Amino acid sequence: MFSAGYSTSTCIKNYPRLSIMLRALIFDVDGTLADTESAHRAAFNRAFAELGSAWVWDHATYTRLLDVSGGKERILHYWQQVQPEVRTWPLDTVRTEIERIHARKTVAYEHAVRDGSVPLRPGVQQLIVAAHAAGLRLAIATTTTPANIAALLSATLGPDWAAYFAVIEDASTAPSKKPDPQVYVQALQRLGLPVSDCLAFEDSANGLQAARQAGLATIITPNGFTADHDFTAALRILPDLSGVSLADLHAWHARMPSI
Ligand code: XBP
Ligand code: MG
Repeated sequence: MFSAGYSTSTCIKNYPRLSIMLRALIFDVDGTLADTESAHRAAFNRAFAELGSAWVWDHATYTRLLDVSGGKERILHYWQQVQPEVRTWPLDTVRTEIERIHARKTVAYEHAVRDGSVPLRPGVQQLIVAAHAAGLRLAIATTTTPANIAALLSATLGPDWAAYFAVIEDASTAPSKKPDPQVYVQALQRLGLPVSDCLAFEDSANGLQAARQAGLATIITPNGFTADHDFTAALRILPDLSGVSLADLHAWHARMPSI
């Protein structure tokens, strides 16, 4: 659906140990910074109802659909499942309708999170503030939209939330969605650091695969939607980031396997 348009040949498959410096943290958003997927699911269902569709995504359906990253891609995948003939329709017609549904969904999601009703997961704010104060560079690598990132983080980190992040890669800059590594490859290119000096934080198998494909050591904090995913390739799997200090991250990073 999208051309790669970037080289992944520079991605190193193992956890490279080219230096002993931890200099950047790269965070996924949905499911990692905050448990947002229930709010996303409610926003999809609100959009369907407002547009007169009979579609309703219950928890079990949405858990399965989360295997498809990207809200627009998820709508197309579901539509093709419930109405296979849509595959024969003109692509522009389908895309226009998906854009219409997704725009309505994004408004519903922003409305749902902008009052702070979806908090950051335990330990996230403390780690972001401490890492930023210690001079580590922070980045975001997500498949969601800039509007969703801003709505969530302005409500939780405050109006100046963007000041914490040196790099933000999202659906608007990286159209190839996870597990494609594009969002992480581009974040690394913009950080301008060796991949060995960075750690990624993810919540899902798609996200872990994307980060690993970009050569990143990855810390996983699963959630209710991803608890049964395969996280074998993770550097560490934690229930959440509560109590995780910069010293912990430096220690885990220092013990990463050498090349
Ligand atoms: C998770 C996703 C997103 C959200 C919905 O993103 O796959 O698609 O589920 O947001 P992340 P959109 O990479 O942060 O885990 O509808 O804006 O796609
Ligand atoms: Mg995620």
